[in-house]
Amino acid sequence: MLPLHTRNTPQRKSFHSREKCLIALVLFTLFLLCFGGFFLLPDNFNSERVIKVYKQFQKAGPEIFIPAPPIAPHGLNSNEEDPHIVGDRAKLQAKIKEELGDIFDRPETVKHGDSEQQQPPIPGPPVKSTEPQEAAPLLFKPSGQDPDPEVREKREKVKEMMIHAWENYKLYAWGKNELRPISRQAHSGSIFGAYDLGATIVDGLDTLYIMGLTKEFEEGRDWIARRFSLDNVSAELSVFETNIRFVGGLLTLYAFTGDPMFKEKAQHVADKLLPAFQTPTGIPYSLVNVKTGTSKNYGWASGGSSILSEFGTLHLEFSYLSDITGNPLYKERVQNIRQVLKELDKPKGLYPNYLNPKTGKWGQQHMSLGALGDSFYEYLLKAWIQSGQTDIEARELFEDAMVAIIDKMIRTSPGGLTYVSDMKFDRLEHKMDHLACFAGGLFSLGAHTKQNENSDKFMEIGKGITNTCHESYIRARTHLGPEAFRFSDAQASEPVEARALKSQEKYYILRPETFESYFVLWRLTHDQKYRDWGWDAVQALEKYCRTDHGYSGIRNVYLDKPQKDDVQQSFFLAETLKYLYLLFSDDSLLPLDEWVFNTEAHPLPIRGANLHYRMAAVPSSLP
Ligand code: DMJ
Repeated sequence: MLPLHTRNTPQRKSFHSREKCLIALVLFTLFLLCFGGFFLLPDNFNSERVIKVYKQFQKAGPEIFIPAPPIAPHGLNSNEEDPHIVGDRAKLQAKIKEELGDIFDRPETVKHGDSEQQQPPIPGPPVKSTEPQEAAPLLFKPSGQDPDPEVREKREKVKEMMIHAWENYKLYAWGKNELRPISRQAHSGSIFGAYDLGATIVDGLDTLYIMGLTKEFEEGRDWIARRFSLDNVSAELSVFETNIRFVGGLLTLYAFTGDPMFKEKAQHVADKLLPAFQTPTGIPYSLVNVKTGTSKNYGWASGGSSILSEFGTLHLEFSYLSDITGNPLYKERVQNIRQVLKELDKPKGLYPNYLNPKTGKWGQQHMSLGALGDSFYEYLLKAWIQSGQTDIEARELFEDAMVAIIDKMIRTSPGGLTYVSDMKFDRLEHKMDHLACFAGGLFSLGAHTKQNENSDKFMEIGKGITNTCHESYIRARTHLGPEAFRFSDAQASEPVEARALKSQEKYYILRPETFESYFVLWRLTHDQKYRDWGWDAVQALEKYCRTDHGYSGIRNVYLDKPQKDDVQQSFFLAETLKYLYLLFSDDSLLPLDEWVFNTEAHPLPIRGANLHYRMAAVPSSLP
């Protein structure tokens, strides 16, 4: 029923058009007031952030109304702001930051200049000074600029080489393992299998960090955080290569930044390698399928043997991993390898390159400080250094092994060059691998770190081997050293000294070992010749290995126009360029009494001597 006063009044069916307009305007305004905010706010402001901002405004109270810059009061020129206003703004900004985190921070961009001042500190997880060390990571700050401008320029040149190698990898092979700089595509296959493991990223990232290449470092870090995993990889990987490049690289990144992501990834990779240790002796196999855990040795390796330089080059990474995770398992695995080796008879005090993981017996009696043996000896010395010189057993094993090698395998050529030959069943093969050129640095470091009856000899040999490797470089047309070089005895009709003879010995694949020895000897002696030799090598790399799209190995170091092999090895970024960069840095960058380099040039902190060691709050039970 209708109200009385309307009963006799005729009903109006519609509004006048002016009334209609007025109503529409009112409705539209109401709609705008209610829903306009949703359309006007930026896309990335989710409702939680909107609420946070709203709450912040509530809290800020009257401070939110910051006055506009005033007309300059007395005593201030027109460019200066009233300190009270500046103070208010700072206070407000600090409050907003505290509430919202760093959502207002803009990412920094980096210019590639030559001064350290231009390098912003490498970003990492937020540091809060009130928290304990494990939770408040101390960032490693790369420095090391030499006072001499000429040296600084050389260091900048090496940095530019790194940028060239990295940018082209990024452009043509990002996320793949390595770059083919001439064909401008990914280099797959070889030791990493066909999977995209980003080997160049993981291997090269600490070099970018050391060089202060912040933007590039962040790109790599981001890729590792989001993409790097072995979970769905059904490939057989080399336990040794995966350890030295991936576990080693990630551990260094953790030591530098304290970013737990790197530690977790390192542990993830190491865990995938563990099935390889399930052998009757605990000596690991060479290859492991990281999906199934099935492990095996190379068919060519002396009756199913494991290889000395492979199972003997796990100690630094696995020990350190135990210390930063608090899980003793990794250290137990490598301690067991040590124990097996310690108990075995060594023919003439030497370690053969092959050991059967099932029987625990040596395979063929081949000994070498080059391929198949090399980094086993390196890790004996470095395990002792890494432990803060407490792992006495490692030092003793090192001394004994090197004394036997000096006696049985090191010789001097008729021309006076010191070299280390291979030994096969009691016979010396007067050939030295490029790989063995790291031994110049190794002997010298051994001498420098402990004074005893061997130290003078060790230093003399260290210098001698480094000199020989340099000779192998400068006797080549390209001034780059061959993969292996030979020596003949005085009676030979055509005497040979530090020179490759076979075609498969004449290539240079961007290897680092000679530069590693230049770097170590430079640090220990400050003899200018090591920097000069390094600079000569930089020029040779630029002339013969640089291409428009990265760096390539060459097939014959003795030719004026050598063919390129079209591979930019990941160790070129991890090792070769890092050692050259360090050679032209001053001693404050990665001092040798605080850092020890793994065999892939990834620096690991020395226990008790380096705050970046980052020992887990609950230490592993092993010392
Ligand atoms: C690197 O992967 C390591 O230095 C390893 O110990 C030997 N070979 C290469 C570089 O030549």
